[in-house]
Amino acid sequence: MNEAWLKALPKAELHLHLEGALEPELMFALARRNDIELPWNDVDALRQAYSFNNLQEFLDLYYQGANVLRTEQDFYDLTWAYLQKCHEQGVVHVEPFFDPQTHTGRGIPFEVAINGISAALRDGREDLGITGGLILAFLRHLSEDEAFETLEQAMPFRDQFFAVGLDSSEKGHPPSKFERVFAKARAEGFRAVAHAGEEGPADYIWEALDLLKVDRIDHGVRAVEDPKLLDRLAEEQVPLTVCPLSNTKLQVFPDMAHHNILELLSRGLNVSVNSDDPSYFGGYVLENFLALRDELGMTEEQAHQLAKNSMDARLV
Ligand code: ES4
Ligand code: ZN
Repeated sequence: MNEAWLKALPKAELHLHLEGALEPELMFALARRNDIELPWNDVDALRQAYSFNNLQEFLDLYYQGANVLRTEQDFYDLTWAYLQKCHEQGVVHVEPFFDPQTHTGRGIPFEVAINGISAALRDGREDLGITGGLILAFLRHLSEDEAFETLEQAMPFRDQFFAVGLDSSEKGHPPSKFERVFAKARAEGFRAVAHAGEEGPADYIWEALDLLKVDRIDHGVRAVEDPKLLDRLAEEQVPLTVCPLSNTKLQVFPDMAHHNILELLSRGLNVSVNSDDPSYFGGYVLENFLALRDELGMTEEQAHQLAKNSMDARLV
């Protein structure tokens, strides 16, 4: 199967952190525009720093990079650049995460970020035909009280979000820590998703399902360690938004040849292909498909099913 065939498959991206789509070139351009000093001399030096042993090493850089985002225009430019990539790659529907606390925590008002992002999503819909909606993600290394506060701040922009999510450092921050704030969000009509089983154990996937009552699991690859859980995920067709390049860059798997996405697919689970933080992990959705083809022997039939799964797992 060639690249053009993969591009032409209609695909949805269901696991993308907008802040992770910040390309080094844009980071430097925004630093210049906002008169911010970066600790790297140039784009090449920054790219050199993209070598991670685990999730936390990546997150430290990701939060540092997000510091260049200051104005509505910055958030617009970031989101618009991502949508143009989607358009080039045949991604026709997007459900990105936005982490408000990454910005409010350093004094950027909620409305500055959301106004810029929403304007770009609207233009993406009108000019590029890309459908979708935004997920409000809570940072799990912070407290549940802070998540409640973030949900409160989002209420004036209630119609800009269709779901809540849970991301950042997984180990030591189980879904149970956020049971009450997810219940409140669901009572307000939000759908729910959560990162679980990326670095954390299969137990966290059970908790996300039973305590947070999520509609999808983000990552979920450690479900293979628990046969009962695999049965349930297949039986209930709970979507897993898998991110192959992310998992190899963060050493969840030693290399792509050891990734389990095709095994999960063959067991009848709804797994899809997503980029997570494309600027940091070496590619967007299409590059993830190409890596599966080249390094895992993905067939045309499997690629077709993975793309279909992404469209079937849309929540808006
Ligand atoms: C993330 Cl790869 C990953 N995992 C958890 N939280 C995140 N936030 C941004 N990227
Ligand atoms: Zn993620």
